[in-house]
Amino acid sequence: MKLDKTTIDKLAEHLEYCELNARDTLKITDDHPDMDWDDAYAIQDEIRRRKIARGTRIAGLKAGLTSFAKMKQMGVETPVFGFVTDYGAIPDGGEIKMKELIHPKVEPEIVFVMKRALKGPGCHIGAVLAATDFIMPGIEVIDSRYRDFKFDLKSVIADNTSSSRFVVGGRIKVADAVDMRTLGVVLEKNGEVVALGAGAAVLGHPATAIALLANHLGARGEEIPAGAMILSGGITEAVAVKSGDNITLRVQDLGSVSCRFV
Ligand code: 0L1
Ligand code: MG
Repeated sequence: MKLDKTTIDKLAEHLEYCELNARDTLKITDDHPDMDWDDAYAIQDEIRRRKIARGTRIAGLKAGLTSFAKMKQMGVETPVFGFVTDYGAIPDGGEIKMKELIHPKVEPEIVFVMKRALKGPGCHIGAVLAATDFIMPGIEVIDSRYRDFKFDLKSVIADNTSSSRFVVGGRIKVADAVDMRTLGVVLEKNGEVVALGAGAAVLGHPATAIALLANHLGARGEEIPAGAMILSGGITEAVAVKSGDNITLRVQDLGSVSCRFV
């Protein structure tokens, strides 16, 4: 690690302030060009610690930058991982207040709920599918705290991978009832199709993102706990939204979820 604890705490406080007050900021690596991956996750961990200390519940985990297109765009080879909160959970069909956010975008995702804990290293798709209770559709709302979404990977990890709001629902299915690779998704904005794709866009199979998360946590002596909900990553590019927009995600065999930005 390159940053001392005081700097990590200061950066966590700053990024969380930006999140809670809908303020943008410049990427933190501008002032800390030497920070490493451990520093980045340590800042995210401190944001998580601050929230839990105030009574926030961690509602689930997430993998980000999991689609081949987005990884290529960012010039990276591994996804990033973060968490979602109880106050980020929006009921299906619910409203999301623009004034609480900076410049939100939506991503269509397959959401896993685990029946058993999963611990890496060595976790693979088979272990993930065996440990999955069910899957369901989810809309992730990302909202980078960095001005104009201009960031690098370490800054994004520190900023809890742009985590903001999420909507889950639709129809649940046990993991072996569907072929997640060929699962079609259609994202609509105000009734028009704005993005579409299939599950294989996420690392060949969305369960791969969960395996990588288990291996990432395993390297830190942690695990995915039984019962965890995990957003496996955007299947298409993220779509920008504004006040008044209605978003609907339709997933083959899994129904639909929607939300409205007000
Ligand atoms: O969930 C995601 O894929 C977002 C990862 C962070 C990068 C971004 O804000 O686009
Ligand atoms: Mg996402």
